[in-house]
Amino acid sequence: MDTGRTGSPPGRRARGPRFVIVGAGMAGVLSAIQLQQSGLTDFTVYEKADRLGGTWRENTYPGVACDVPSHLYSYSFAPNPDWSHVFSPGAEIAAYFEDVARRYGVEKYISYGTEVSRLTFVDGGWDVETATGSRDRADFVIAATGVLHHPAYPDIKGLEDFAGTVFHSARWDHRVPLAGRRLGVIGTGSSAVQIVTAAVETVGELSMFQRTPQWVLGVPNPPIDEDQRQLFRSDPAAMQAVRDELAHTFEANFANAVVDAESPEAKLLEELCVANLEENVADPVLRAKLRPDYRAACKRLIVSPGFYQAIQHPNARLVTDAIDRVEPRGVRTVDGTLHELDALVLATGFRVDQFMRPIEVTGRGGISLEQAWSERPTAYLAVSIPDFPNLFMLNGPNGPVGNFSLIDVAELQFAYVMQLVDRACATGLHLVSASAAATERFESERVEAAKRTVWVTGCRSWYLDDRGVPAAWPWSFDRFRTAMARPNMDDYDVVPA
Ligand code: N01
Repeated sequence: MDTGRTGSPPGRRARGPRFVIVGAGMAGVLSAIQLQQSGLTDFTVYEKADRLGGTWRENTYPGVACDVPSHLYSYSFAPNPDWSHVFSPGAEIAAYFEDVARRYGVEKYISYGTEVSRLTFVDGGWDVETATGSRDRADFVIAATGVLHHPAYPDIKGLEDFAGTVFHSARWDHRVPLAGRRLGVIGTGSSAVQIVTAAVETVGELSMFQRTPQWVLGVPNPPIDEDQRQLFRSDPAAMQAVRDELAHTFEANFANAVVDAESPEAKLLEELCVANLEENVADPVLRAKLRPDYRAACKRLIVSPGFYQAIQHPNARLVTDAIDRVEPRGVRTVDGTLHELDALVLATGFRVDQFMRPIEVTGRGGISLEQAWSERPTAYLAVSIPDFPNLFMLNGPNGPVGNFSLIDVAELQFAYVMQLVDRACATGLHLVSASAAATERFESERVEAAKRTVWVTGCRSWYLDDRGVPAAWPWSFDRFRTAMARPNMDDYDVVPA
């Protein structure tokens, strides 16, 4: 069998390979477009929801935006001259993905409302079962299931007793009116900061419950005016130059800062965050409460030009006493104060160790994904798991997450995966999966490199696994790009199907 991409005579091919893509978010839509453009049109994208867009479909809270600039957070092949802001709002990003899917004609491949429940490797291929009872069979599975996807709910006493409305930031209840109401927000991550900044003027009173203060980088977010957009429409090279410049800034500055805690870039980030706090928070008591005691970018850095103004708004209160419990009328803190609320938002983050789970995945020899990941999720170069042949992940465990544009990451990973697919299809169907030895070697090098990152300089964050080791890619983006350029087939087990 031949993918049609390797130049083998078409006569040899009984049929093209069949792909199943799980998830129609950014990476699933990307996969669909790239497969179609390669002439590999025998595929289905299974999407559990009734719309595509992943993160941008699910996060609809006030103020939602991406902290990667829009001209960088776009597919390389589908630049958008019409971005409204440097960091455009979430709804615009969701509309962008829908528009690209429509323009590239891949919506017809998406099976909406169809959650994949089971993937079983049997007889050289993957049996696919869905929650609706339908079945499929694939030569290749691409798991494009996202990272920040499964809400983490806090274990706080009495949450279920709250008489108002309580919901997670990624499950925003738009029926709840905000105007004039008393809103509580638990958390100080990117979601909480965006919500507080966007909602403070609308609500009657806003209480932000802070367990840990955050460093905030005050990058401005100006609108992109019509003249500029017109230039981008008429001169794509000018738009590309903006993207290249942003990519360079991101990779050279931010990426180096996080993977080398002692780098000049890390120190510069720190200075910028300290200056932002010093210059923009007038009250020394509030300033002290907002000042973290760990290094900037140890937790995922908050990018917000408006948060410090918002938290000083007369409607806002920063609550730093720990939460004791939730009661019908509000949140009681350990100092005995009852903070009365009409609605409570749990901006408490995500379970980042799930990846394609809860899908029940069974690989070669009956090994389950739960067994393979019994200690923690790992994958060779974030893409392949030993004994799960021809199943590849985009934005899987240990990849560059949190410090780069995930679109760039997924594009590089997809191109790498297609080289594995070509190899698998070169002479009849073969089964390709990372070898156990290569995966172990990658894992031990990764854990060693993680010791130099800023993520281990003394804070709690979603980057860290249960051992306190960052689960993310601990090297530069250049190293990732090089790793993705060409698979080293010595690191893979390749056997006939
Ligand atoms: O979640 P988080 P997030 N009691 O995990 C607190 C991306 N993102 O949804 O720091 C009290 O960062 C917790 O406290 P602590 C981005 O990658 C991007 O905000 O653990 N508090 C923390 O303050 C981001 O990093 C964008 O002490 C509790 C907060 O909840 C990632 O998503 C926008 C608690 C969780 O913060 C996740 O961000 C939004 C408890 N029991 C998200 N449990 C942009 O692009 C948890 N907390 C801008």
